[in-house]
Amino acid sequence: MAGNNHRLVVVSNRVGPLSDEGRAGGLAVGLADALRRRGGLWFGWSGSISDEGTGSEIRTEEHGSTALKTIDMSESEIEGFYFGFANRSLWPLLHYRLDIAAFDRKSAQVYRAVNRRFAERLMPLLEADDLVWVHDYHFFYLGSELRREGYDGRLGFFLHIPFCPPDMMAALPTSHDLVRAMLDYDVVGFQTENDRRNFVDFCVQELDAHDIDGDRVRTADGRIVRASAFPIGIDAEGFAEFALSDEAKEHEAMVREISRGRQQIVGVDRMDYSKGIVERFRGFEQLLEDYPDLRGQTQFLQVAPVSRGEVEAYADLRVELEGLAGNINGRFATLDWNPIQIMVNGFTRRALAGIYRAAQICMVTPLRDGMNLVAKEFVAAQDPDDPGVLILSRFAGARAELNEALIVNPYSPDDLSRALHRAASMPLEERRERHAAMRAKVFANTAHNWCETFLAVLDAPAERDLQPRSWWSRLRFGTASMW
Ligand code: GDG
Repeated sequence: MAGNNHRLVVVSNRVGPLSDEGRAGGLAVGLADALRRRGGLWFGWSGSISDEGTGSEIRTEEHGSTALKTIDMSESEIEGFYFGFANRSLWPLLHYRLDIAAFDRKSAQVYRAVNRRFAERLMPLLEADDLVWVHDYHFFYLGSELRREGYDGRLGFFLHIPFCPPDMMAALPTSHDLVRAMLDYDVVGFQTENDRRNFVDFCVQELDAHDIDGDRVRTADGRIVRASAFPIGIDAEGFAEFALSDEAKEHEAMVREISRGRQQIVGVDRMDYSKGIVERFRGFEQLLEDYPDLRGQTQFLQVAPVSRGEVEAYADLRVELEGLAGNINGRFATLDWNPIQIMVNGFTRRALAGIYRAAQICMVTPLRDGMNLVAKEFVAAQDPDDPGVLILSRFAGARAELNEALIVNPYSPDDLSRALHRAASMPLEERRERHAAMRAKVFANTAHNWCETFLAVLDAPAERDLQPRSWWSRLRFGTASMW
């Protein structure tokens, strides 16, 4: 492949793991794989808080031809950058939750300063022909800060979460600055066409850019930026193997023993309001109301490891979910049956694969999600001869690929209840057909392919090199006499 000799430099908030001890998710697997093959550098936060913060010494871990390099953050940097702007402003906004997004100038400033600090610390580690690939909503400004530092090499950005419609984005007080900074990357990647379109619409409506051919944007000052959808995948083979491991089998057997022949429904999500867990519980309650014959015949296990507990909306969610599960159990439980079980402690990935495999139904019903890897993991973990049914939100990025799932509106308890009922009685033949179609896609668009597709585009000769900035600038500003 062209350009395989360029060193890959990945930047993301958390780095690693490079070796898969059953902990890595889709993102880490895809990137670790590319880093191992090309050699390179993975730069990010160490996970530690220190007084020196982003000024701390760089920590290095070498793994063959790949180095993990990390710096700390200070208490105030973490508060303003991570809990503040990233998770109180950007996360809700980009997930269409303007109602709970909080904007304050201080954390916006800290976010930007942390992006600058990361760029300053990374700059001396870069070489001219590196491929620099920046990840996610923590680092919108990192590319433009690297440009400011004088970096002129290839810069790519991938947004793992949705990009909201332009009118909503415009509510962010610094939206113009932030999206303009995205245009300093050569390639900007999104999970779906929908996200890409929202981004391009913002650039056109708010920043006087032009949509050239559906895949590129010409900025007001004449630069060409590639903006495309690159849907992320999982390591499907690896996950299917996990599902057959001893640890998985142990967990599969445990779940089957507890369910004692009842239909087992599972949900697996970081505990996050975007995942629609509250609405899912309501849908399950509706099922028990609508179909009394299913009482005692079905049960629901929700795995929801706690995340970002320091942000109020997340702490409130835990209280709400535990209360709701308690109410439903209180309302319907019998001596030998508890309808809902919620587990806030995580499992290893092998154990998780076994839990998926023991389930007859998996509910992936986010209110909004960039992709949702759980949907793909569930498909990969199933026994193709007797697969479970996937219920998938129309608002998950994964819906664009997995349309053989039962597609639901997660806001409608009636819709969820109907889908659950249909899943519970779906004939084997239909389950197999739907699963085979989804499995083929999950095994075709893997984490590895996602990574290589993005890097091939980032590696291609840049439009900005073919049509230098000055050409467009002269045209735009009407100085044709200079030709
Ligand atoms: C962001 C975007 C996009 C869950 N519980 C346990 C556990 N998990 C793992 C799942 C899955 C991962 O966490 C969650 O991935 P998702 O894709 O569902 O969601 P986010 O964390 O919000 O990820 C998302 C993704 O980035 C990638 O681009 O798809 O849309 O929001 O892999 O299995 N893992 C373990 N124990 C658990 O209890 N080990």
